[in-house]
Amino acid sequence: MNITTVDTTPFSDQRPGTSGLRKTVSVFRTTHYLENFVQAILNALPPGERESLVIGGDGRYYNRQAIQIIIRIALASGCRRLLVGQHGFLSTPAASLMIRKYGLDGGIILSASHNPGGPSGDFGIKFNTANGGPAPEQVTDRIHRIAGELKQYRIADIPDVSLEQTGTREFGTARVEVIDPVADYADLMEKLFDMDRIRALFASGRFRLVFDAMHAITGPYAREVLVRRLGAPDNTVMNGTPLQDFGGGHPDPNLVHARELVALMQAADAPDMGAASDGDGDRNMILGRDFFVTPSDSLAIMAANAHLLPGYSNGIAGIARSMPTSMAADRVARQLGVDCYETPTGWKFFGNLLDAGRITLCGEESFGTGSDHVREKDGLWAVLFWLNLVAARKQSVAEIVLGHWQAYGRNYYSRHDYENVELEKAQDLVGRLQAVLAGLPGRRLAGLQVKTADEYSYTDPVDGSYTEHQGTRIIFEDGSRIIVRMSGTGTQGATLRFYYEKFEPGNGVLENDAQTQLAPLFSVAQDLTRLGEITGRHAPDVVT
Ligand code: G16
Repeated sequence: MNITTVDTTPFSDQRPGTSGLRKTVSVFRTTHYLENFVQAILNALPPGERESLVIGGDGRYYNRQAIQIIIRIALASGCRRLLVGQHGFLSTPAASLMIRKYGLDGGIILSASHNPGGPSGDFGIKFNTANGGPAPEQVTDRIHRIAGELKQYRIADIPDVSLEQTGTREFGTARVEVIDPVADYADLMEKLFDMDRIRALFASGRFRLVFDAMHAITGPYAREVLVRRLGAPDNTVMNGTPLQDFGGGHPDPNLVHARELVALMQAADAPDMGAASDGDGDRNMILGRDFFVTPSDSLAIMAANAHLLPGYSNGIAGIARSMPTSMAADRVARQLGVDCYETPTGWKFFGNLLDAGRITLCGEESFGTGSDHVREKDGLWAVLFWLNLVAARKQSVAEIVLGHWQAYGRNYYSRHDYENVELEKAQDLVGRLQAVLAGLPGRRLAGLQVKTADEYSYTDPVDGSYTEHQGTRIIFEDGSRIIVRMSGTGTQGATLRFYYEKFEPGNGVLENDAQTQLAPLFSVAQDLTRLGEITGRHAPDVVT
């Protein structure tokens, strides 16, 4: 195997965000751009800890070309075992599983998650470490530093490795194994859930599920698990063929982007349950008939009911949620007598807690829930969890949620996104908000008394690492919260996220519309941040 050393110039913008490096396809296709970043990842790993990797992605445009480049650079850097998903496919949770199951040093996952794909869409690279989880900040900071100084990369001179069939190719002492991306994952799901019970639910003919794979990676996984192993009818999976541009759609499972599914679930003859996953298969949305389960409620309900499922029948060790996620899970944790941790946005912050056995379940408002079965959030897992709940409780999705609110109270919740805001304006808004924080405690706003107002920072309870500037919080005496932060996953300008939450006890008004219930908080946030004046925006682009 010939290896060529190529002279290059560093790129200063190769800083991984909330979830890896995300840029437009055209940026990734800039000469040496991808090569540099992959070399920086490998250089950031100590020799001896970069010998075996899994590689795969969500099937988006440029996936296959990128995989060939990564194989060449990994082999040139001394990797001896590369596992590559057939057709270049691997969902993010399946990649996490492969790393853990086969004891690999890490994985390179090619995805820009829910961002649109295609030649003018987005591309991305995430690096996961040996625990199967997203690289922690110390590692991503190292990658960024190395990328900013890189002068050379090494690349092996080998032909393209065919990804069409499973099988092994040898290059000197190194092996490239093209593997089935689905089978191991489907086997693990069988161990966690009561497959017989779910099978009986489908066989009864009285229950209908529609799963929207949004032309992204979960199509093949959903067909294998839901249709082949659980006996659901073929038409259960819609948009099940992964396409390079996701069929022109935006593979983000929320009420705005999963329009087709939402319309189905609102029709007179709606199925009993609807669900969707995103580009790389780690997000999920759960719907009942004309009923939306917020991701925050979903986490709380999973925690309250986990003991009903085989994989969690011994109870859960604890729960974690990202700071902007509603505090519904905290109430369940208190009832169960387990800890509930609050972490910054980003799945990487759950890794230490999971590895230390402090938590079993974790979740985020951004349509992510997961457990200690892998080190990523897991879309199809969440759907199976809910299917198992419906089968075990013999209740509809809406009945389960309403029963939960009656028992624990309801945390009314909504997130408003303002996308593609000019960066300077977004920074100005956040800066001005921070400047008034100190004067807020004790003030009454919209009839609510401010308790605390601060910028969120986090000290990891396991390794003591410290992370700051993780969002601005205004917390009221009754537990209501307004949170403002800038997204770390967008690729155009800045995305401002406003999160709103208000608690209503179990004997209160439980079935009101969240937007109506939260409206007084919207006005408070708009006044405090001078949103309209600074950004010219008067309505959010996406409401979830
Ligand atoms: C990623 C991260 C999540 C995070 C989400 C939104 O999800 O893995 O932990 O909550 O982005 O982050 P932000 O608010 O900074 O845009 P995904 O599914 O895009 O990988």
